[in-house]
Amino acid sequence: MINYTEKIPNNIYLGRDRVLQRALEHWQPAYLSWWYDMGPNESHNFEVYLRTAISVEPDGWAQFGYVKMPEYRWGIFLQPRDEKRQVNFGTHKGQPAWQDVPGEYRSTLRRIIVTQGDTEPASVEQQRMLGMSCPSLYDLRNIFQVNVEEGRHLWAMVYLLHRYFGRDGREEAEALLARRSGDTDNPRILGAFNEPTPDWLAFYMFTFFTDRDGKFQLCALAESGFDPLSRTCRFMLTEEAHHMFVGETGVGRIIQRTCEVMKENKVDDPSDVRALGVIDLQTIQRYLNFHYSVTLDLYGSDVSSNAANYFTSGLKGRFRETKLEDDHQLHDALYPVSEVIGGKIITKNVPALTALNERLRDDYIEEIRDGVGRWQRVIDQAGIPFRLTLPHKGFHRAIGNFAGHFISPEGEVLTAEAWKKYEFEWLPSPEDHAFVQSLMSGRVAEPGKFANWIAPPLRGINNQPLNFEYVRFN
Ligand code: BYC
Repeated sequence: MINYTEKIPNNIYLGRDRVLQRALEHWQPAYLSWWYDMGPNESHNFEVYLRTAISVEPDGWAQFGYVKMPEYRWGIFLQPRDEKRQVNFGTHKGQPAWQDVPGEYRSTLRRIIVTQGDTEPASVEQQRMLGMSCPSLYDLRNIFQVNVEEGRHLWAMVYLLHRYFGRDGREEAEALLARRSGDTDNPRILGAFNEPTPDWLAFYMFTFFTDRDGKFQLCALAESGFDPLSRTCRFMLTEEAHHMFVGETGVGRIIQRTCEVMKENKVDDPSDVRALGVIDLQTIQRYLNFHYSVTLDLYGSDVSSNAANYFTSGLKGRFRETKLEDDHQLHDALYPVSEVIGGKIITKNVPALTALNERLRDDYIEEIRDGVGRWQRVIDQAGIPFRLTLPHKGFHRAIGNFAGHFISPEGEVLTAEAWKKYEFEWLPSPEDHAFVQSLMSGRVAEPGKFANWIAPPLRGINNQPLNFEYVRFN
């Protein structure tokens, strides 16, 4: 069970480690000050119907109730230790899982933890204005739930930094509160976390595409031979599922509403669709293209010696590592990777050990494809002849083998000029952003009411009705 009587809720007997407890109690006010500055805008007095974990078991999410967000019980929750757990891959395969940081991997491990930790507050910063234009109380409550849990994911990484990395760890924990999404001088570490999330379509796309990168990266880190990292990631994954649900159903509900309006009014031209106050499917496709391509970059270079080192040292595994049937060392294995040579996309086999980023990206793409297929079904059921497609893997990429090339969504290699000509057929234009913004000028705050551009969800949160007062504004 999680102990909520302490200042910092935890299931790690924090009270027995006075030094750590003091260090974290010192960091806590800095965190809260960051939340007041960079958390959801003007929300500090709202009472929000949030879930709070009471235990780390899969059914430990039983507790729902009204909480003012600055009073949310952020804390440190790890999955229980399995005494028999081993390092399951790399050169240390078969050794007992590490309970302490192996000296030779200290800086590499710290870097992975910092990179993971940096994304969490970044996403809260990216989303901080969206509460001002929510399409319903239900959606407002969901974004706030996502935000407080991203805050807790930051706590998870900060715990590891404080507990296992001494003074460097404390400094990194402070730096996590100092960087800012999109800041020119002190930006967040990874590209996608410096992009704005200007509207709710972008938010749902982000939680569908980018939070799912979170899932796959956390799954790879949950395989780590460094047991405390594995245990903390396992619990974070239970929180992540809801975020992807918000994204998938959010985009699905926007598509559903657009299709309803198109059918009722027998229109299919995008400008006629827009005139009826819903988002045309073409714009939805452009948003999809943007968020998908920017998120693919988050997996890093296709061929990466960093990734090979992480694996060989036992720090970061593959997706579902222990379920894979091979040597878990990748001595002779090969993996296909694409690159652009002489104006053509060529696929060739490289040592699988160096292609681990690409492999994780491919695992991710498979799951994305299924989700996009479910959105397509909404369109098909409405009888509208429109196909949502995933662009080619090389489209609009800034990291890896495709960076610096101009690839169309269909996978043709183009010149910069040719690509530029079509840019805003493929990616959201300033006009698209302005149109989507124009639909979201204010907050829909009456219980049970939904903005015109989105369908209501099938059911409420925790079996509450749709007209439940999910947020009280006070
Ligand atoms: N932007 O060998 P390379 C989440 C850098 S999301 C900017 O290609 P590597 C969440 C790289 O750092 C999950 N820079 O890559 C979602 C390196 O820099 P140095 C977050 C980039 O190291 C929603 C250089 O390029 N977790 O949780 O194999 C809401 C060459 O490196 C980018 C993790 O990412 C980029 N996109 O792999 C909230 C897990 N990509 O060394 C939360 C931890 C690469 O030259 N991170 N670079 O200075 C990692 O495992 C690895 O750092 C990466 C990159 C997979 C990200």
